[in-house]
Order: sequence, then structure tokens, then C-alpha cells
Amino acid sequence: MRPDNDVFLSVGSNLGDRLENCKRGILELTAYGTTFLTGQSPFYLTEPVDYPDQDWFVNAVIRIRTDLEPEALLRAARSVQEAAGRRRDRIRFGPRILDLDILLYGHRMIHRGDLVVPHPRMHERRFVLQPMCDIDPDVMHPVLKKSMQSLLETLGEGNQQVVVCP
Ligand code: PH2
Ligand code: MG
Ligand code: MG
Repeated sequence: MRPDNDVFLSVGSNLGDRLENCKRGILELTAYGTTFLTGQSPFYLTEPVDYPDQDWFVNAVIRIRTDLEPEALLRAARSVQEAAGRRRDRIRFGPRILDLDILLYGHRMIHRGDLVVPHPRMHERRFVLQPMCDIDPDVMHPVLKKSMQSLLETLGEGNQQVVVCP
């Protein structure tokens, strides 16, 4: 477990008890390998992006330390999603009981099959950047070489509402 290996994941749900699904997902993911939760953002209610015709999501970002390599972490995330009842997505970007996406794995850049890190859309999503900034606005995007804070500022106004869960 190297100290430079802060791993960030996004957590989301827009089906069923969204908040409970997210909380349980976080708890279950940290049961894999030797994994510690080292940071967690507030939970947000977020306007759906990419596929607007669905319910708002509950989203958060977590930071972990883990001895799981990226592939093993991806497998763990998928097991937790399945345990929550998620089946094959019928619609890309559509409704989901639980979504656990690896955003950053230290400074690594990974392109192996369906594992792409940094997450290819994280820099354009307020529901990722706002909670990232809550944990640490100075984290650098290893490809774009910009901080989470500056990426959030680049988004500008407009849609993509995010509001802290009441
Ligand atoms: N996830 C998606 C597609 N759109 N929109 C919001 N607000 N939150 C999400 O987690 C989300 C989304 C695909 O995973
Ligand atoms: Mg996703
Ligand atoms: Mg996903």
C-alpha cells in the first residue's frame, strides 16, 4: 500500500432507496482486500446527465487506500454493484441501482479493456467534480494537469444542478 496511491471513486444511485444504496455500497466495497476509507464527500442530489429522461441521482465521492490493484478493485466494485441488484444496463447512462466508478488511481493512467483511468468523463461532470473538491480541491488530474478546483471552475453555469442531500 503506497502512500501516493489515493484512489477516488464515484458512488451513485437513482433507483430504489438511493441514499441507502450508496451507503451500503461504500461499506461493502471497503470490505474487499485491505481497504480503508480515508475521505468521503457529502451526498448530493444531482440532475441526470447524458441521459436526461430519468430520476435524479444521489452521488458522492469517496477516497480510499487499498492493496487492491486497479483490476481487482474494478472486480470488487462490480461484485458490490451486482450484490445491490444491478443487472446489465439496458440503456447506456440510464437508471442504475448502484454505480461505483474508479475516477483516479493515484497518478496512474490505465487503458486496459474496459478499465480506463482517469475516468474519461470525470472532468466534465459537476456531480463528480463538486464532491471531489469537497474532499480535496488540489488533487491534480494526471492527464489534464489541472486541479479539481480549476476543472470545476471551467464547467461554467448552466444545467447539471447538484444540491446537498437534505
Ligand atoms: N451516471 C451516469 C449517467 N448520468 N448523472 C448523474 N447526475 N449522476 C450519475 O451518477 C450519472 C449520471 C452513468 O453512470
Ligand atoms: Mg457511471
Ligand atoms: Mg459505472
